[in-house]
Order: sequence, then structure tokens, then C-alpha cells
Amino acid sequence: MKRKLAVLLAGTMVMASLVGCGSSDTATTETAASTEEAAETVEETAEETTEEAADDTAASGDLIKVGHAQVGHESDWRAANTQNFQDVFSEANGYDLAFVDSDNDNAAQIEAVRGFIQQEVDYIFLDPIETAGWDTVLQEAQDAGIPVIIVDRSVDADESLYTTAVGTDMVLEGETAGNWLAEYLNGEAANILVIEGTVGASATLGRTEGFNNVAAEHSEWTILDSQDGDFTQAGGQEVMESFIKSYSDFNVVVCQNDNEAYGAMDAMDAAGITYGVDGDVIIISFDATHDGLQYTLDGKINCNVECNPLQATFAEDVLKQLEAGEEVDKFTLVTDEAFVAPGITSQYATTMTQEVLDARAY
Ligand code: GZL
Ligand code: ZN
Repeated sequence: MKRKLAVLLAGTMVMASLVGCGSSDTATTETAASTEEAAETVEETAEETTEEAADDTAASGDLIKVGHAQVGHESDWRAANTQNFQDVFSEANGYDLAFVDSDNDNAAQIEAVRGFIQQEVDYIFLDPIETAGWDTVLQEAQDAGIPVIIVDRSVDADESLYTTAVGTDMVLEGETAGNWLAEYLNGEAANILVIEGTVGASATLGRTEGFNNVAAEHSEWTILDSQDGDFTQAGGQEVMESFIKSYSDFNVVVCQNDNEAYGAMDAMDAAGITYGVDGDVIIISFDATHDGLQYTLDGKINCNVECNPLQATFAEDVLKQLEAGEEVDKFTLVTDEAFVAPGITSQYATTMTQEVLDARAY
């Protein structure tokens, strides 16, 4: 909308300056004539300019300018999520997408949102790396009249500071993992190591809270340790290597995303520790990305709890409602499910088969 107004104003100003010039003095008849000609030429040019501007407006002015402040490129899940936003918010679909990869740096991400405000985008999609620190810049966006749609992760800010949010239920994801483990262990003791996600991320906080809610019901479980693996494969490997140095009696490793699980498997392979349905250590992972489900199908990961990255269509739905001037819910839930290795049946999860893997959208 801002773009359209600016272009039309420019067109008007071009016309106004032409009408303002002109000469009444006959002595300068030639000049007047030539001025008239010049004015006609300029007018034609101006018409063209306005037409071009109109074409340009038709081409670009109708584009809704959206800014996407993305977490980073830390995981396969993130890559699928970024691709989904680029596919949905394409020029062909009527959008001018400004994308910033904040490289897992919360301060940089706050500046990215400030940049979108200066660019006067029509909407901001924010996937907050950490829940904290958002009040000031969200207030600035609100003062600038730019709706902010929180996507994927959540902010620890008053909900009056953003228009709406789209995401999954991270606490439920953690509880699903815990409930599956209790069903699978069926009363057996568990010494559990947890490789957490990025410190302060709602995905980390939610999954940890949910899993601990269930662990609290099982006195036969001990959570030996819980360290930050930053949702990366390198982080998962590093934490698992340090765990292996410190603990020898663990039989469950909870990885808060697939890339951490790949790193943990590398570390256990190097230490000769077996895992999966035929191994000594149970692996629980989150994300259910394609490769994560391949490992689950192969029996290397026992249970994989999905977190659906294809959230752009939900985000577009709420944006269209806002464009239409409709009220929107404060939160749109993107549902998840869970998957387990072949040979395991569970009330909380789908048993993996090749067909299940082939049917996945990411
Ligand atoms: C979860 C998402 C998390 C994924 C990780 O919604 O924010 O961030 O679980 C990603 O893979 O890094
Ligand atoms: Zn129990």
C-alpha cells in the first residue's frame, strides 16, 4: 500500500511542475512556442512516466512487501522452513519478500526487524531465535503501523505487541517424547542424557518442559545431564563427546533436533557405543525431517517427534485475513505427529515404513 501511494504522488508532482511553467510575454513568442513544444514533449514524457509508473505500480505496487527475519541456517528443518516461505511468498504469488538470515544471532535479528521498519514493509514475519529481548522493537513496529506475525518460535513479550502468531506446540512435542519413552520402557529404569537446542529458544524451553513434565512422573528415571547443542550437528557431536567422557551408564539420549542426533550418532560410533532398536542406547529426536525419518526407518533413531516446518501457508492465511480487514486469532496451531522405528507400536506415534517416508512433504 505504501508503495502505491508514493508512486502516484510522484506522478502528480511531475504533472504539477509542468502546469506551473509557461510564459505570457509575446516578445518571447518563439520561446513560448518552443516552450509549448517542449511542454508537450515533456507532457508526453510525463504521461509515459506516469504510464510506466502505472505499469510499475501494477507490476510492483500490488506486490505486498513482507520482511522475513529468519533464525539462521542451523538445521535441515530450518532449510525446509526457509524454502517454504520463499515458495509461498514469491513474486508470482504477489509478494516482494525481503529475507534476512540472522545466523542464530538474536541482536542481529532485532536489527533485521528494525531494517524492515525503515524499509516500510507491509508485514513482518519474525521467527525469534530467543524468546527474550523483543518488546522495544515490536513497539517500534507497532508505532510504524506494521503488523508483526510471529512464526515458528515464540517471544516472551506482551501479546498486545504483535498481531498474531503461527507455530507448533513445543511443550506437547516434549511430552509426546516422554510419553512414548514411558510406554517403551514400561517401568524399566532410564539414565537419560539430553542434548538441548539453542539456549533461550522457545523450541528448547518447550521441549525441555514437556519432557520433564513426564519425567517427573517416573521416579525410575534419572536425567543425568542436559547441555546446549545449539540445534546443529557439530553441537550434537561436541556435547555427546563430552557426555561419553563423563557418563558410562546412560541408556537414553534425547536430541532436541535431528541434526544434533546425527552428531550424537557420530560421537557414539567413534566410541563404539551402539544405539537404536538393536543397540544399547535409545535415541529420541525431534523435527522428523526426511533424513531424520530415514534414520528412524533404519532403526537408528527409536522415536522422532515431528515439528512441522511448512508454516508459510498458515502465515499467508492470516496475512490474507488481515489484508481483508478481518479479525485474526492470536495464535494458529500447526499440528505435529510422531514416528517410531519399525518393530515398535505406540499409541503416541506412527510406525515407520518406506511408504510413510515417501509420503512426506519435506
Ligand atoms: C522448531 C524450530 C527448531 C527446530 C530446529 O520449531 O524452531 O529450530 O526444531 C531448528 O531444527 O533449528
Ligand atoms: Zn515410570
